[in-house]
Amino acid sequence: MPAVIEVKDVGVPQISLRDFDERRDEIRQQLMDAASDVGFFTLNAQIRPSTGYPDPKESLQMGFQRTRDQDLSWPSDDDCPGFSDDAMRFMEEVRDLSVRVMELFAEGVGLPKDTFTEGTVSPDDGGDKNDSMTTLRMLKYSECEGKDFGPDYFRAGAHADFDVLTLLFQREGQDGLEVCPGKDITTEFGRGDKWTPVKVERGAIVVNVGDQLKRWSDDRLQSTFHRVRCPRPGENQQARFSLGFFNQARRDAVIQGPAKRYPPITGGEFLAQAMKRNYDAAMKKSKLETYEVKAETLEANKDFQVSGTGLERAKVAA
Ligand SMILES: O=C(O)CCC(=O)C(=O)O
Ligand SMILES: [Fe+2]
Repeated sequence: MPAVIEVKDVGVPQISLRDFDERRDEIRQQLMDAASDVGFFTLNAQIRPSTGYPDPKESLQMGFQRTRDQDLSWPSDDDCPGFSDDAMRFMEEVRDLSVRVMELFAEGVGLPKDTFTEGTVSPDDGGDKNDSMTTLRMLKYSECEGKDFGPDYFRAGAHADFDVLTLLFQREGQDGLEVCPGKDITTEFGRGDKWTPVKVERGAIVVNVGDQLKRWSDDRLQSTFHRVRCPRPGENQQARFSLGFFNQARRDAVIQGPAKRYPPITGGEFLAQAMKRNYDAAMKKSKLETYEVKAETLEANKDFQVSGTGLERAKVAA
């Protein structure tokens, strides 16, 4: 008889550090409860290098790569009727539209027409190119009714996307997106530069070039810095929703422009490098540091075993 593994839904507590000073006691209690009962919790943590704080938003991210585990991670039809079918259909339609735009860009920069399509789209039937990294991100920015955070607080801090091409869908009445083309930036993250609002228009899809396309075109096409401004009192301060479709290079696709301005790099390597740079910049901005551990420190502490390494736990002396 196969073994039955009982999976208990422990629920991962979410702890907000909002109004830290006033809520200190409450937060301490939540942390203690989470750390004693579950040992695992989430804080709002992804820090933007441009702002030094995490964007006040939630997101749900979906991809084309279907493994058994990923199939299981879709919300069930009972919980969210029709969601996975609708989301997949939407992703396929947006991908087909992206292909048409990417083909024109490939021709425009002197590469074979299918370069970016072949480099981003994996065949639906799996096969040896089932290494898609393209994602649809469904975003919800928190409501901020009655609050005035001042001009330096952003729903999404200034950044350029890592991908080839982003298609962004926004809702009417939920403006806030601003752009500052890379070539116009003269100050750190464009803070002191001129930003242009992109007003939401019904039926218009915002498209922006990402860093992968900049590199793949030998810098002929420019990735664009953008950010989402926080609405001020008197503006629509309800939650803001948007959908970002990020056409990313496949993990094993090789990115190199026609003039070979940069060495070849795979989609996987590109992303790993971009994440590392982003992480290091965010650590620097938030004044956190990572430390190199000295060999003598390692030696002096070798008897303390870290449970996460999977080594047998040190025996506790009787
Ligand atoms: O929500 C928006 O309008 C912009 C989102 C964005 O820039 C991103 O997720 O990279
Ligand atoms: Fe973006």
